[in-house]
Amino acid sequence: MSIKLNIQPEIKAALEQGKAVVALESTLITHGFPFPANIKVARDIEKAVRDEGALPATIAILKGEVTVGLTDEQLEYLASAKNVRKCSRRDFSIAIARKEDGATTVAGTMIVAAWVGIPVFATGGIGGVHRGHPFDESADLMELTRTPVAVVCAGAKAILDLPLTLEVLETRGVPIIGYQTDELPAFYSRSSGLPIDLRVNQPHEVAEIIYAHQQTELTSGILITVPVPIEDEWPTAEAQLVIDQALANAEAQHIIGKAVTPYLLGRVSELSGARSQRANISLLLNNARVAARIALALEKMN
Ligand code: PSU
Ligand code: MN
Repeated sequence: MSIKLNIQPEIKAALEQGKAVVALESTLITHGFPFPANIKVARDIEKAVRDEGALPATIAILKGEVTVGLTDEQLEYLASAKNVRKCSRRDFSIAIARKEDGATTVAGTMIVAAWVGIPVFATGGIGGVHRGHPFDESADLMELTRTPVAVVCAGAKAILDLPLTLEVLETRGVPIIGYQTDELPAFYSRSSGLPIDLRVNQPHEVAEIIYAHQQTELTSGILITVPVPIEDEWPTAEAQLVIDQALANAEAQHIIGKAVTPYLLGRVSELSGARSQRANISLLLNNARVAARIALALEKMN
């Protein structure tokens, strides 16, 4: 690969020394939360990683340059910029050639993390199969089949069809680990009733699985699913009523393609009086902490 990657010096040094680094995505900043709440969320996630002793590497495309590790000014710029392209696999070449600003999705962030050798990535919830639209499948699921990065998340977003999403991940060969849980978390709430492949309770157990995965040279990613902290959980029954309403609104307004997920998250937040945001922020910070502990355990093994 011969495009120029802009890696922040502190992160470059850490990667060369095999130190713990956690990749972070940027679509949740530009499309997941409104300004200016998004800046605070982005900073707090980075701080959560640092407080655990690892280095955060937020990934984005700035004026066509793939950037690993944003300065605080760059973070603020991205959070308030207009017309940021939501970048999944298919968007990279366009954003780079056109010197655009781009926010990387889970898929986009996995791609860059693999390029620079960051094995652990923290986010909120991955994309998946949309309800009532089984052919609308997030590019995140495809990326999880082809890019070996461990994604720490609270499962797939609750606006999705979780049983179908799980089926697709199974078919595509993506191991699903439950971190201190026996079932797949449902993003805003802790349980979905759906099974996972293995429950683990400690960061080093996850690190051992990531290490084994690296040895096998299997190409798939790994999902590490972590339930939202209990005190901020938005109970499933309550959340589903709001999600159903938001889904009906999206249908009525003919929202399609990459606009669907940002629309639904925004609408759920409006309808819930920010109840959903509380859970979303809480799970993001928690996932960042867990990812940092896993990255540190991996650093010890290497
Ligand atoms: N997690 C959050 N908020 C978000 C996202 C994840 O808490 O906004 C983003 C991720 O970047 C994910 C994207 O990749 O939503 C999914 O979009 P789509 O369904 O269009 O693939
Ligand atoms: Mn889609």
